[in-house]
Amino acid sequence: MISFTKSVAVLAACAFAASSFLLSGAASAEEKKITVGFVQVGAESAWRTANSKSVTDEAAKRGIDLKFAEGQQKQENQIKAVRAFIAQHVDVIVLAPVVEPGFEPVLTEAKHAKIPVILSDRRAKLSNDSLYVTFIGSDFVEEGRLAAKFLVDKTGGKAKIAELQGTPGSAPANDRMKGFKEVIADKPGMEIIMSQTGEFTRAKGKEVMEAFLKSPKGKEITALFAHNDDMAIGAIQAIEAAGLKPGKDIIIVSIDGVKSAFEAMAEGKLNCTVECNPLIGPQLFDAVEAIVAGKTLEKRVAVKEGVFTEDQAKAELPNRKY
Ligand code: GZL
Repeated sequence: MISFTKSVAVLAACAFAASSFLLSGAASAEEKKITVGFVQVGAESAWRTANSKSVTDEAAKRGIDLKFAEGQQKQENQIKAVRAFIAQHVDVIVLAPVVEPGFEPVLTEAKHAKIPVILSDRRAKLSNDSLYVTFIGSDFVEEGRLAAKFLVDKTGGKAKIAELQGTPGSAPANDRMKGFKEVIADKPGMEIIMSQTGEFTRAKGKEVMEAFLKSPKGKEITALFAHNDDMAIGAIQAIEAAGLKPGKDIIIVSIDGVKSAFEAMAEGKLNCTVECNPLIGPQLFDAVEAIVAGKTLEKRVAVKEGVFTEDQAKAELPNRKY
């Protein structure tokens, strides 16, 4: 039987041992905490907001130290942020390139610093794919094809189309246009009669649609292809202000599948949205953890998505997560 004083000493020793183990355990856990430098495009649309939330929520859930840089849709800000993360020796850099060209030099610096890079949401144009480990994002060309196929069906292959393009030089703008034009190429009745960037924003989409409607060919417009829902919502406001019925006088198809698109479809003001899933946080950090664990990854992780039309909107709206 241990005397009282001895038992206190034994307890104290056990407490010290336990606390030092816990501290060292905590320290090693802290040491092992993965640090990720995330370089986001900006905060230009509801899609982007949902994408950023998916990334920050998932990092918090997994106890990952996330350093978040918001690029304000400017490439120079993104390049500066990548350089800062290289200097901080983060474990992984995740970049959503605002445009395709111009990232080769800074990604080469990351490679020389032995910091793996994941491309998120959008691709960059690179001379070799050793500059990134994997690209996690949607198939924008297919999204453009799906948008065009809807419009061909809805209009019987006869439409004078206004196009609101995304950010010039960005992968989604380039590829959505490419896919859309691929489908209408052999449909002479489907003609794009005017096209301009609305920078993926609601405000610019409204401004450009106002100008379209006031232009000499404005009265010929029978359909609108918007590269994202935010520009379509802005355009709807312009169409109504011009005394026309969006979704009826002008058939509208857009891309993203954000909640406001479903609300507009439920009101009969938007006819179709092609889903582009922003909720890629879980896939992103699966890739980060696999890289840190030394595993090899596929060069491309596709994101699953669907097409929704106005007759599905009311039923689908409660299920929308973004
Ligand atoms: C697509 C994404 C685009 C969205 C826009 O993956 O890059 O950028 O379609 C967003 O809403 O601004």
